[in-house]
Parts: sequence; structure tokens; C-alpha cells
Amino acid sequence: MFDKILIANRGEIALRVLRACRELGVRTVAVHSEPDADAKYVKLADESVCIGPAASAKSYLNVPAIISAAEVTDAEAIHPGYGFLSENADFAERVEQSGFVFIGPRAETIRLMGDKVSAKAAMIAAGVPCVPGSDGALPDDPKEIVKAARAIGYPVIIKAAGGGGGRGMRVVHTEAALINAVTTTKSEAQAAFGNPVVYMEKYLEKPRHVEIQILADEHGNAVHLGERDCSMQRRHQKVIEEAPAPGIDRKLIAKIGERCAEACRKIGYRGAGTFEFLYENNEFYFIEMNTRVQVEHPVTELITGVDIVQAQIRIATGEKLWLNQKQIVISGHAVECRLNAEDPFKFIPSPGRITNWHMPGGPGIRVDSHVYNGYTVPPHYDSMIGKLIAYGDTREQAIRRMHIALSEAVVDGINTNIALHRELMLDPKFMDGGTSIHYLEKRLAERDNTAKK
Ligand code: MV4
Repeated sequence: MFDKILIANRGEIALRVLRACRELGVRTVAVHSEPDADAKYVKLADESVCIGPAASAKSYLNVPAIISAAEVTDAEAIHPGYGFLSENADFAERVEQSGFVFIGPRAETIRLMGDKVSAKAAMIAAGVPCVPGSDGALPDDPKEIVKAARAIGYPVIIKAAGGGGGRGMRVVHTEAALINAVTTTKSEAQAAFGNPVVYMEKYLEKPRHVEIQILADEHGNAVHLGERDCSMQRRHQKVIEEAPAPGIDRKLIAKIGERCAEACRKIGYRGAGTFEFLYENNEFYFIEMNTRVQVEHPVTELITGVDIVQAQIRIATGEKLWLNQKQIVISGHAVECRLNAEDPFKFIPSPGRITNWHMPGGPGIRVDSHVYNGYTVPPHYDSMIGKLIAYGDTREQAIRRMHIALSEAVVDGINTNIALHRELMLDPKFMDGGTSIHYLEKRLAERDNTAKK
């Protein structure tokens, strides 16, 4: 096991990684920006290093400062958490070239998955079902583009190879709008990602977002930990996640999960990873792979009993996977609500001092948060202040426990989305399970209209 790990992140995930390190007997180095100096996890860490001012570009994205911090503290490995540098192949490469272990896949794998065209090609080659679309990048010839769209059938979606997570996409309903849409998406992609390459897919109108969690070691072993349903989202930000995904045939999950694990073996994947799928009409269609630990990993931890962050660390030491597929048993149901410092109706960020922070507890309740009484939510970063996760024997029990937990939670001094979560836990369509990726935004629009009347 490593002696010391540097945690190259902030907030709840920094604390989550710190706890995993503690349990493994690994010493920790927290790096932080100036406004994060007083954070609880910074004080809990064995050592801490200030890596720059508030702006992420000068601190949490400051590669030389992070590498220097690892050098001066004599850390052996760097855990990137999620966001920031977690899926930056150049960072992973610099970490390894400087003699540290990057806790994540090889830089080459991050690069392969970062380019959505090469990621999709790799998955097709590995037998993972994908959304029907152009074979790789769209050509320049307008006639060829029209031909591709006719073959796929309208509506189609144009996506940037350098995009992902909802950035750089455009839906096209008619041939008349096609070439313009491709041209615009290409120039936006060039401006945003420095890469004008785009590809085309059949646009699925009402899918669910279902993703498969995998673990793979560097010795060619891989398992899947089942799926999560992340369809409850607003503007590509997930709001509620759950596992298992309600109403999906377990045999189909097992089949797709095994395809994902096999793809990991084929490409030499290392670490934890997530295969993102759209699910519609009982079919899975791969869209993207995430090469980091995800915000919503706790719901999988609760239904499998596997500590995903500890698994990432153990795999990074070179350990052989200690679990085979048969040993991974899914039991019960888990729901996660992301707590954001924001207006529950208008969604504008609400940073500031938390004057009273009281979190729920009791059977099946987990709180992952770095916040404490008197903590000030800085305005410089993402508005997530923590996650409430509820476990139950059944989905109904998990939702009830979540509703009770949300009712107990007190966060004073700032606005939060707790009231929205309470409403959603009582929403009949959510309670039925299986709502599409468009459900929440539609429901919020109706809620706005009702409020106006
Ligand atoms: C799609 C799609 C429909 N059809 N691809 C958005 C995020 C990015 N990961 C891919 N996205 C989508 N790709 C095809 N062929 C609809 C979306 C999409 C979406 C996907 C997952 C979660 C939320 C979403 C919200 C809007 C659109």
C-alpha cells in the first residue's frame, strides 16, 4: 500500500478520498486554494499545501503547483477526484513522468475516451452496443453528410468529438437544417475544444440515462458493479441518482455489464470507470465513458458493499482484483440527492455562510459532505455542498427514508435545493420509476407556470 497520497481536489470528494485513505492506513496531503484553507478536510489531512488563489485555473487546475506539492510532501500517488484534472490525459502523463502514481487509468486510455469518436470506435470494436450513427467523424462533403443522415433517419444529433457531458451537441429534425447545423456545431467545437471534428447519431427522443460502473485491474481482470439511473437531471447536471435502475430486466443488465467488463479487458482499462448509456425501448446504447470516480458512486457502494474509492487506490498499487463477478451481489436499493447551494426555484447559486447545519441520520442514511456549522460556501466553485444517500431493502423504503431525512435536514444562512428534493420524493411519476432524461425539466416548467398563475 502507498505511504502517502496527495488529494488533488476539494469539497466532499476530497473528504471522501481522505476517509478511504484513513481506512487503508495511508497518510494524506490536502492541497487547497486560499479560500479553502479553513476547510474541515484540510485540517483532517496529515499535511496541507496551499496551491494558489481562488480561481480554479490558478489552484485546482494548476498542474505545476500540484506536482510541486507532491514533491515537497514526498507523496507517492495522486488522487484526482472528479472534475478539475480528473480526466485530463496530459495531467495523468505529467504525474507519472514526475515519478508519482496517477490513481486512475493510463493517460492513453483517458485520451482514447476523451475523444468521443475514438471512444465509440473502441466500444464498437469491443462489442458494446452503441447508438446507430456515422462511422466515425463526419466528412466535409455535404453530399456525404446528407447521405449519412438519410441512412440513419431523422431526427439526428450532431456531437463534437471533443465534447461530452452535454457540451457541443445539436439536434437536427430536417434535411433542410442539416448542413447549417453541422457547420455551426463544427465552429463551436473548434472554439470550445480546439477540435472541429463532429459525428452524427440517431437522436433518441425519450431515453433514460443508465450507466454501468466497472472496476478493472492492470492484470486484465474486470468486473461490473451493476448500473445507476441518472435520468433526473437539469441542464446536464444530475439531481437525483439511484441504483438499481427501476424496471430494467436483470438479465439484460448482466449481459450489458459483462460487455463493459469485456471491453475493459480488451482495451487494458485500469481503475474505476463508468459506461454511460441511453436506455430506450428495452435497449442500451453506449454514448460515452467516464474514466474517473463519479459523484454518484455511493449508490453503487450501498447496494454492492464495495468501497469504490478504496478499490481505485488498491488497483493503483498494482493489486490484482480481489473480487470476481459472482461475488458481486446486488442487494436493496439506494437513492442519492445532490444538495446544492442554490435557489430552489430559480437555481441561481447561493454561496455564503451556513449559520446552522444539521444533517439527518438513522437507518440507511449516509451523508457525504465537507460542510460544518459556520462553513462559508465559496462563490468560486460548483454549488454542490454535499450528498444525501438513502438505502432501503426496497426502492419504496429508500425513497421514504430519503423523504424523512430531507425533512430532518436543516441548512440555514444560504438557499438550498432541499425543498425541491422533498417535492420530488413525493412525485407520483418519480415514485413509479423509469422517468426519462426530460422529465425533471418538464416538471420544473409546469411548476413555474403554476406559480405564475
Ligand atoms: C444523446 C441524446 C439523444 N440521442 N444522444 C447529453 C449528454 C451527453 N452525455 C449525451 N447527451 C445526449 N445524447 C442521442 N443519440 C440525448 C442526450 C441528452 C442527455 C443524455 C443524458 C442525460 C441527460 C441528457 C439531457 C439532454 C440530452
